[in-house]
Amino acid sequence: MSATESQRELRFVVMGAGMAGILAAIKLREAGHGEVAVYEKADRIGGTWRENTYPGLTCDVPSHSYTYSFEPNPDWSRYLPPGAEIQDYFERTTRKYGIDKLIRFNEEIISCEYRNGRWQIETKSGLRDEADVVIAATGVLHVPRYPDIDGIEDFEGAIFHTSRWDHSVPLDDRRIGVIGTGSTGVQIVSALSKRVKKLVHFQRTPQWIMPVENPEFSEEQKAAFRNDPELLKYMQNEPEYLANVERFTNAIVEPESPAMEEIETIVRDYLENSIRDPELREKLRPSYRAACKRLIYSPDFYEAVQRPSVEVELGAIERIEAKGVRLKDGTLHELDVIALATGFKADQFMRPMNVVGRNGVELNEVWADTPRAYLSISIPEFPNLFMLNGPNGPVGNFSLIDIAEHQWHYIEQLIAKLESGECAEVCATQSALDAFDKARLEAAKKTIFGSGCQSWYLDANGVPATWPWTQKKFYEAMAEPDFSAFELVSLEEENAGA
Ligand code: NA7
Repeated sequence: MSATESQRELRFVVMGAGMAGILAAIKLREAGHGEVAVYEKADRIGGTWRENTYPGLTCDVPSHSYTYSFEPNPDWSRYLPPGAEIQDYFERTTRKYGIDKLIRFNEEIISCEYRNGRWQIETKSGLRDEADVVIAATGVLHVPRYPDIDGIEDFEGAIFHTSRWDHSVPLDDRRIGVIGTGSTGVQIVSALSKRVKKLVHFQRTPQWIMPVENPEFSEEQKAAFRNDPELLKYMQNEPEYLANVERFTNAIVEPESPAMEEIETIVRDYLENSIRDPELREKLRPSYRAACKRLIYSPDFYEAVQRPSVEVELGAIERIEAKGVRLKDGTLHELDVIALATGFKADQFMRPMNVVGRNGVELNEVWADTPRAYLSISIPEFPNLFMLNGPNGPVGNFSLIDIAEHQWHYIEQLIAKLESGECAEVCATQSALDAFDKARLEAAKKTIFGSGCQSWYLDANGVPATWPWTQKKFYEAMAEPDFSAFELVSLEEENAGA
């Protein structure tokens, strides 16, 4: 980059080398920033797709939509991408853009403090670094939630959380218990039902299932994608899929709309028409509205639960014992392996890292009630720290890559203010966050997520924490910052305050 007189050379630290951290690093390099370091707690990139390797792992967003816009992939094997292929895609992309050279692996940031106009970073190993700008790309679902079931340590077989899958444990022809009915539990049951002797699916709460087909792409199709960039671009922005996402996100914010009624009809009909045994059908029928919890897309779950090897168990769990799972009614399910598909603590973001902003303000205190951020990107008193897929952003049945790219477009414009020397610090004002949050909470209560069910979308107060407006409104919000919502501190002011 040829810096002009007033331009500052900024040093960036990116937290995390998952989908969003890699995106940030690529974009920073592309913009000519030479000083970029990425810190990754693990020994490989990939975030969610590194941590999760369970049988059946699949993304429920179509492959070609689950790609960076600038890095299409003609080689996806199926309509919905298997987890291992996604991991491979991110690894390839990281190497192609030379980002692997910027990553410090096995370096978990434990502390990030703003002092004298710079972020002071410290990792678990004792490594220290400094940055003008921090990009927090630490992911949403990275802290496993272990169930509060007594006796877990008494189990004589293998027991693990699904994001810590132990591949040394044999599964074929054995007795497996899966606790949890989110996307993870559903995918595992579908994948294992044919392989195991017995599979007990413990469903505290049944889920609505949205049918989806998951065909393979033929070699001819892949060749066509490879040879025709226009076709590949079309696949990435497939009009029918984009229209579905728009219809879906509009329905979320208008639970009484015909679009939501249509979703409810599809999932109800799918249940009615797929499950032959009336008793099992009633067991699988949720008592809350479709899409209240994150909607589960599955091509084969209903088929799987009707296999003789599978038992759906709705009885409440009393405890885990040496031989298996004991229910409150006294029944013991004897098992060899238990997979805890019990989800993640979705309110952690950068934490447990110690993040301290201007004037000693601690993130843990600011977020004691619930995590909040202006437009999901910036927190008052935490200057020059920007989040990708932070709190209150859109999450749902659509591509988080697309969300992160739009957020990056916005963050870039904040960085430009710092780079040009126009200001030395930029962060949202408290009043901007308060106004955003007031409107957000108001809207959140009206969404389908707030219509009466338990899910990881809800904050500690039971209010949906996700973006409560339409996708269109998100795109509009990300187009350009309203700088009146930001406090821009000049270099002189910063020096005077230091
Ligand atoms: P989810 O969607 O949070 O699902 C967790 C499941 O675990 C859910 O069915 C819970 O039942 C169940 N659960 C949690 N604690 C317990 C206890 N103590 N006993 C019995 N059952 C329990 O997690 P996933 O990993 O499936 O998916 C997370 C996201 O990853 C997914 O939405 C995609 O975005 C990718 P509950 O419904 O609370 O009664």
